[in-house]
Order: sequence, then structure tokens, then C-alpha cells
Amino acid sequence: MVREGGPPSAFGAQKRSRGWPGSAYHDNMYGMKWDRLWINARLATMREGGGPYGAIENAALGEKAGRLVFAGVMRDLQGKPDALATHVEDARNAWITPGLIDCHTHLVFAGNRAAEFEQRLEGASYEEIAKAGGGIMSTVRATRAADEEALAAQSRTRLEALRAEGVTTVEIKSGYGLDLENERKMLRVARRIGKEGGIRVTTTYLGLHALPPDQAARRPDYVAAMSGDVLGAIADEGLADAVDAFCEGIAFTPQETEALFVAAAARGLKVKLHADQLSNTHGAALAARFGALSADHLEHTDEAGVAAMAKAGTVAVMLPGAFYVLRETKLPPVEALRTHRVPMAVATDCNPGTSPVASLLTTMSMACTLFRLTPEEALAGVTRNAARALGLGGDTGTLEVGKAADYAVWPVDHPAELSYWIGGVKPTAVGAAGGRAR
Ligand code: DI6
Ligand code: FE
Repeated sequence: MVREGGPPSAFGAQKRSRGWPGSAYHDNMYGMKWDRLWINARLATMREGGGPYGAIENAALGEKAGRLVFAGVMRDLQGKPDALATHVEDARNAWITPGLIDCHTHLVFAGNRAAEFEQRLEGASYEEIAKAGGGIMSTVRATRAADEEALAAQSRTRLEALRAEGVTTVEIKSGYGLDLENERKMLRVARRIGKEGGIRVTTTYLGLHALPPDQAARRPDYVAAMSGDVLGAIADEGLADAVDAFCEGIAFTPQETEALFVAAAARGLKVKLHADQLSNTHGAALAARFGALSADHLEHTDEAGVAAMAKAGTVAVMLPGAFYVLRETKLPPVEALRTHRVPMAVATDCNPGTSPVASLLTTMSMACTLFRLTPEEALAGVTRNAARALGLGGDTGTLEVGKAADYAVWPVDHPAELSYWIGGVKPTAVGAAGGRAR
């Protein structure tokens, strides 16, 4: 069940910047109640330095005008619940977490590659399929052929699957258009399905995802155009919140990536990078050099790359779905990331080729079982650290007063269950104020 609240008012916006629990007392003195108050809850606030899960027992969570106005123990409430809020909800000891955040997806695309999945199981290699015109290019053809309506309809299914699991923020990349018109179409669709679904969607321009075969003879021109005029047009239209590239032996070189990043920086756009997934091209260090929000995959990243990320404050995004589907064996350097205190996020990488995954909860399980993250690290990876990977750390990702009222209520006895079960767990209520505000 998704519960609705009113739109943010101008007054709400003012309160937002002040945002301390005491302000609620004054609101109520003047008869301006909170919109909703959850009582008898257990909060996994995921607040930094707040102990395991930032947990608070015997807790309450209050929201007003799309913002959290109370997140603490019930005995600190300054009045009776009914006097404080218009709607009072009894959580009956359920756990409330921040709304989940999927910070790396390619979920806007047309068609699927189930036939290639079958071919691979019959022995064909990824390279053979690509040479025969399959792989990323088959998705590019389908995506180019789809009009905006069809693309939105197909992509919405995946966004809704995430939403049903308590996901309130999703990052969506372009990268299956590979020309201005079609990259734009993808980004517009991403924004639109977010708005329609009440989900906060951030968009990332991934023009350097694959080299279209018809551009093979003019590779430098393609790279220059995607980093120049195409990036410029997309930035001018405000269609992208960040810029990404696939820096890999089979995709784009560190030099080509760097040229894109220089252009992005000149336009004030934040960068992220598909780094060191299949080989060590020192992508993590390159991302860090540009102050990237995140470096993603990282299976082949060395300790120098990890140290560079730590210094730059770049988040490490773990993508166990692709690791699983590709049956990789080289693990990302989780221990080094811990030692260097690099924040780890976890995301689905939802895409039709290497990670046909539209379940962030299943991905948390994979992060624990395949990468040996703890359930607490996995939950931090889809909340606090995922928010940071999107530059939204001040607005969502933890249950703290002043942040957006993005939360999910779970019928579980312990927050580790979110990583433990594979299927079967669904939130009983979701607050997605951040998605409504967009
Ligand atoms: N890394 C990947 O593994 C995928 N894209 C990327 O940047 C592959 C996407 C696809 O095969 O469609
Ligand atoms: Fe990806």
C-alpha cells in the first residue's frame, strides 16, 4: 500500500531548512498538525555512526509536507499522537527503513535478450553473439525502433517491480540510443515514468556505452560528437543529472573516457563510471581524479584505485547481478574498500544483457552471498550510500529529521531479513515523498 500525503507547501519548505524535532511542538501549538505519525515502530534509521542499522526501538516517525519531522523514541513525542498528527498509524512493531534506492540501472530499453540467453546456454559465447549482430546492438536496434509510448510502457513494468519492493529512488542511464535523438528519447522516458509512478528518478547520460558498428571506421568522430554536441544538447535541455561511460577493453579507453569527463566538468555535470568490470583499466582511479560520485563494478580494481576513491569521496557501487549472470569469479576488493573506508552501495544494474534483474532485495542477497557483505552493509548500500552515489545524501537515504519522507514499512522481525530472504518480502506501506516532489 502506498499512502499519499499533500503536496509540499511553501510553509513546509521553510520548516524543511530548520528541521529539528522541537519545531513540531510549535506547529502543534498553532494547530498545524503533522500529516502522518507512525507509532510503535522500530526504525532502522541507517544514520551514520548510529550503531547497528542506526536502530531505534519503541520509536515513532512523523512526516509533514513531504519531510520527516520526527524520527526518535516515542517518549520524546511532545503530546498525544492524535493531537500531533492528522493520521496516526500503528506499526505494530514493524521495522521502518529509509525508502530503498537503486543507484545504477539501465532499465529503459525495448525488447529483451532471452533468445541470446538460450544461445549462451547452448554454448555460444557473448563475442560470437555480438559478432552476429546481437548483444548491446540488438537492444540498440529495438530501442531506436520503439516510440516513446512503447518504450515507456515496457520500462514502466520494471520500475513498478522495483517500487513494489519499497524502492523510492532510481537512477536510470541512457546508452541504448547512441545518437542524439534516441539518447534524448531514453532520458525523457526515464523522467516521465518516474513522474507518473511517483518515484524519484535521476538520469545519467551514457553516450559512451558501445560503439555502433556503422561508426567503427570513424571512432574518434563518434567519441568527439558524443562528448561534444550530443552532451551539450542533453545538458542544455536539462535531461541528465550525471554523465557515465563504459570504460573497458571491449568498450571505451581511459583516454576517451577522460575527454568525456573533461567536457562534463566544463558543464558542471557530475560523473560516474563503469570501472574495472572485466579488466583493470585503472578506471577507479580515473573516476576519483574527476571527483566522481561513484565508480561502479570494480571487480578488477587494485588497492591504489581503492585508495584514490577514498581520498576523493567516491562511492563504490557493487553490482552482483552482473557478476552472477556472467558467472564471474574475480571478486571486487571488498576488504580493501572496508579498510580504506570507501562507502559501498549496492544496485541492480538492471539491463537486458548482463543483469536482467528488477529486484533490489534479491540483489542485496547476492551482495551478501557472492560478495560477503554483511546484511547491514547491504542495507546501507541501498539507502545511505546509494543516496551518496547519486549526490542526494542530504535529501534521502536515512530516517533523519529534515530529509524527504521516503520510507518503507516491513513485516519482518529483524532488518537482516531484507537480505536473507530471496522473494517473499514486501513492504506493507511506502512513503515516497521525494518522488512526488519532482
Ligand atoms: N556493462 C555491462 O555489463 C553492460 N553495460 C555495461 O555498461 C552490458 C549491457 C548490455 O549487454 O546490454
Ligand atoms: Fe551498468
